[in-house]
Amino acid sequence: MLPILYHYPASPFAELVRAAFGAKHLAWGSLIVPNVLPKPDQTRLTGGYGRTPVVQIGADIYCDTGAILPALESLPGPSLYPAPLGPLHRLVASWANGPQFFAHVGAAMGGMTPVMMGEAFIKDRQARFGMDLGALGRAAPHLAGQALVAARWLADTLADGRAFIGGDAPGAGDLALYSNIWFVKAVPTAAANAAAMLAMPGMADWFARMAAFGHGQRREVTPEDALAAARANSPAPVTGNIDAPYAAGMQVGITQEGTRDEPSIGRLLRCDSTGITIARKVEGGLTVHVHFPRLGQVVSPA
Ligand SMILES: N[C@@H](CCC(=O)N[C@@H](CS)C(=O)NCC(=O)O)C(=O)O
Repeated sequence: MLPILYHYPASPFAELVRAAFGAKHLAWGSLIVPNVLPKPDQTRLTGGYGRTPVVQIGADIYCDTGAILPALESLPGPSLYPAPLGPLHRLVASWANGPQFFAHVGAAMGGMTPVMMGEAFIKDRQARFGMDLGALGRAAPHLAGQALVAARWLADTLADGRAFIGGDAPGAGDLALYSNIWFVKAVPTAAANAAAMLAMPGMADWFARMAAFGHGQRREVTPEDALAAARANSPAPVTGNIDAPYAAGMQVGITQEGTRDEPSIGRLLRCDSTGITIARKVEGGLTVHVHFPRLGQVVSPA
């Protein structure tokens, strides 16, 4: 079944998934969504989740790279959690995509002007994430310094000649570190920050090795194709538990720490340390399962 990625070109988290498709040599469907709300083609399936990226596999919808990468793991191709690090790739990715992501936002966007960002983008990020452009600009040198620590630790890791953080094979941790630097490198006004990261020993070669995986085989799909794929399939059986105080079947809303986006509301099927799954009824009697990681998600009765 063709995975469908809801994304837009400039999104670093989407680049992480595009690179994961490349590392796994996968074919995938590309559905471009706006970089600001509303995103009706996406939220009609997710409920409220408006962040990027989202991956749809049939009638299963995966929100957040923390749920997307484990879902891609069951598709053909090399593992995204190769030995010897195995699940430790998640630890690295969660640091890179968590506190370090904000440092890279500062390193990438701290020097951008309001005109470069555009009014719609600024308004969206202010309303949803409380972004304050003036404060970001003032914090930019500090944040760039924080981001350089990640580059330094990565360079130190590569110093023994290994190709990737765990050895010969790339994994989720490499992808997360890569997408952060990709983000900084993509912004012309952040060229000096990207250059400082890539000037560290071994970094330019590692970055080139990651970029060489490409994006797999991409083909554009329409929102109608995506809806048809959801209709043509049943959601995969759900495994996992429901931790107290939550109960199977209860109506819940899922939101993300640090955003004011609408909750994704549905019937709870799984809520444990492996992740969260809700069942949602979509137009025309279609039922989809929407999956989230557990980390960073807030579950509330709805
Ligand atoms: N924890 C999420 C973070 C995703 C995220 O922050 N994505 C950014 C874009 S790279 C976003 O959603 N921005 C708002 C938007 O695209 O509407 C993940 O790992 O997927």
